[in-house]
Amino acid sequence: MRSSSPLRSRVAAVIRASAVTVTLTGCHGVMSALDPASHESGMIASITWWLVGASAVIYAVVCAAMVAAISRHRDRSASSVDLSAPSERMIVWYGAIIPGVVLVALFVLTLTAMHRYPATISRRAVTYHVTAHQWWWDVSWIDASSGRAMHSANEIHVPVGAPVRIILTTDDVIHTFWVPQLQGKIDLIPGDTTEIRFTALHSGAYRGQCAEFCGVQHAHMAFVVVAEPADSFANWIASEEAPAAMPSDSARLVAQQLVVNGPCATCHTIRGTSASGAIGPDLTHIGSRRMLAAGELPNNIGTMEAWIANAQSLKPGVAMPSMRVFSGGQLRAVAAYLEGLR
Ligand SMILES: [Cu+2]
Repeated sequence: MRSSSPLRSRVAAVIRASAVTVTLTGCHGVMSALDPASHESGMIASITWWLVGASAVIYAVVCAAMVAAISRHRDRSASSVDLSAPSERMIVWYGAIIPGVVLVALFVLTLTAMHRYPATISRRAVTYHVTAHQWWWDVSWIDASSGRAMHSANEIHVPVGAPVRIILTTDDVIHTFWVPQLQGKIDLIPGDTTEIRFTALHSGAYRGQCAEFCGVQHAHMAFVVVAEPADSFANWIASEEAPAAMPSDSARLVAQQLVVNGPCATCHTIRGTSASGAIGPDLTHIGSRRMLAAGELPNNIGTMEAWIANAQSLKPGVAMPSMRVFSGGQLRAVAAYLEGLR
């Protein structure tokens, strides 16, 4: 029997280590609200940890009380359980007063965090308008003072250290805008506008996701928020607000004509050309985006070809049809042209 003790303790250690690893793995990563990268998500993470800590203490106290009660009464008969005055006082303390104090403390903590949330809109705030569609995100930026504007999809760039304001609405059903590392969730309501604010603290690409079931491709309605230094952000805005560059070679010029004179222009805009469709995402700088089809695919010529030809296979039900009108050569040329729109 003695020889099994070291083995038992080793097994227990492995189980403990595994449990801790599994538990903490969920605290980091691109979709973890406990890996904050903004002032606001930091407050949310702080409240969460206080809640977890308070819950753990309460759980421990309840377990200890239960063990104590079982130990005290294990040798007595059920009829000997005493419900006299001291036990009633214990019920009042453990069942009402202590939980009440804990809840009030957490309420004050939450109110304090809410009070620190910026009540006024900073004049420096970079303001975006985002409209949700089944299943992608329309992104536009307008600078009220200069009148400068850009229009994009599924990707939002923000300057590190500056307040950002995002005004949200939806074109169809209820969606939820959620970038766990930057802010909590907020709904996009048909016929109404909501807004969310945050200040990113670190450079990085933060994944966002629709967090309200909005149809069959809800899980494939992602986006990315890229936080970068102010000069990189200014360069991005400048390149995004510019019209599409004219193709520099004849092959891409032919491909451009296939796009602007073909079915693509029915739904998509490419500024600087005659393509002015308003149903699908603006493609003016699609080549510069990290992902295609709202996070469905990495963005490169191969995936662009696949998306154009097989959108309904890759994302069934999406408004983008599978475009079988192009020959193989035309498809490659169109994909290369679109990838060149940076
Ligand atoms: Cu959704």
